[in-house]
Amino acid sequence: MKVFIAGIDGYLGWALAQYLAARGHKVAGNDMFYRRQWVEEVGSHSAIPVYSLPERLAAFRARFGTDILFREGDLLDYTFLKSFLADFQPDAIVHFAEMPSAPYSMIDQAHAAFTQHNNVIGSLNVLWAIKEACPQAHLIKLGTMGEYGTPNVDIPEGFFEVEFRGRKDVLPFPRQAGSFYHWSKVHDSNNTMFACRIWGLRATDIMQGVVFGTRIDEMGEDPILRSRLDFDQCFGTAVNRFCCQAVIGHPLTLYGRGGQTRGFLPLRDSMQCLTITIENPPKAGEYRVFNQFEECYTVEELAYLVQEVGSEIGLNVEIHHYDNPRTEQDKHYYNPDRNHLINLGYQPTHDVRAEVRIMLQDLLQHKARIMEKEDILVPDIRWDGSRRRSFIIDEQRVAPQS
Ligand code: USQ
Repeated sequence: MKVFIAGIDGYLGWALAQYLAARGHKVAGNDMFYRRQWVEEVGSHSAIPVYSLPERLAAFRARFGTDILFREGDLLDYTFLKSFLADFQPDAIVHFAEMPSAPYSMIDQAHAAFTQHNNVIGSLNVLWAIKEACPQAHLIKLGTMGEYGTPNVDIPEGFFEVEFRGRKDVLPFPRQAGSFYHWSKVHDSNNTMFACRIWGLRATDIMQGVVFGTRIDEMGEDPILRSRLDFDQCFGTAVNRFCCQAVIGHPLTLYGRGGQTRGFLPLRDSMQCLTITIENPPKAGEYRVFNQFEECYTVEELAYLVQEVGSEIGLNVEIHHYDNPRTEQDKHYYNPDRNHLINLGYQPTHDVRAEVRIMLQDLLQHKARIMEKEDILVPDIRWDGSRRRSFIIDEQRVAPQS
């Protein structure tokens, strides 16, 4: 199939290009290299070195024997986007080209406005460009499990049956996002659902959990083919941060009590799920929602897992509880469905311990790069709009006995 990846230079985009090429798909994509700039703006860099795009494209050609059709450009530039899609005529469009960080969107008014403008208008442009340039293409829109928030009831996949005053309907499940970033994804979902209804577009809205991992097998041993791995407070996700902290002997930064429960998945599972989705498109006019995660864990469980695996390879890992810079519940009910992908053949990794071991071993090679940025590991972006560094509220060395 011909697959267009918007945001092909990012953590997921670069990995997906390789996963698809290894399976014989033809890949094109765009990027503006914003992710590289944002991470620099917040004072950090990727733990795994990121090579220039020309170097990446050459290494890709050497490994997979095929080229990526790449053009530098922004989804906010509608003329650029429409003509690229018109030229390539993709079967599927995977949309990763958004600002993905909750804390970054909460810094101040300018960052909140930038996030929503970039994400919502960029996605709206994708919908219009598909309608005008390739209306049969399948849009795979990266949403987030965070759109649902943490309701005190089970979370279905997008829709649920409601009975109200004696009448029944199947309606979108309520969204209760927890940051201006997560709300931007809710707005995207609404626009995507609407475009499918009025124009007959076909789309899968992926409610993805928190991704972690340093590699997929398709990357082989070539360092140029590795994806980036961020560990700063904005672009580093929980497990990626914990692993980077573990290899330099920094205490793991557990926010609050650590009972926040989320769906998590290794990078390799994310690639498997996205490819299954691409290869099984919906019918014209269908808008479907897939919840995409391997399993639900509390952040505390994952911190202890990193501590245990770290000690198996000789690392002395401490875990500290910091006062939570975010406004979120740190103890709550959480039970989302994830049946659609399983029904289409998704086989979850299950061996999260093995994945964390690979991560720690990969990251130990880049210990010096992580140590260079040690001073930015403790968060200071707060949901009330202030900037105050989190302080330690509890120190713990080992897991409590259950
Ligand atoms: N957390 C810690 N310590 C840290 C970092 C995070 O305890 O050092 C906690 C947070 O308070 C939060 C949980 O871990 O409760 C997850 O935080 P995260 O930064 O790993 O993930 P999040 O902000 O939710 O966002 C990430 C991606 C985002 C994606 C989302 C999926 O950055 O693009 O949409 O995961 S989900 O969480 O399911 O909404």
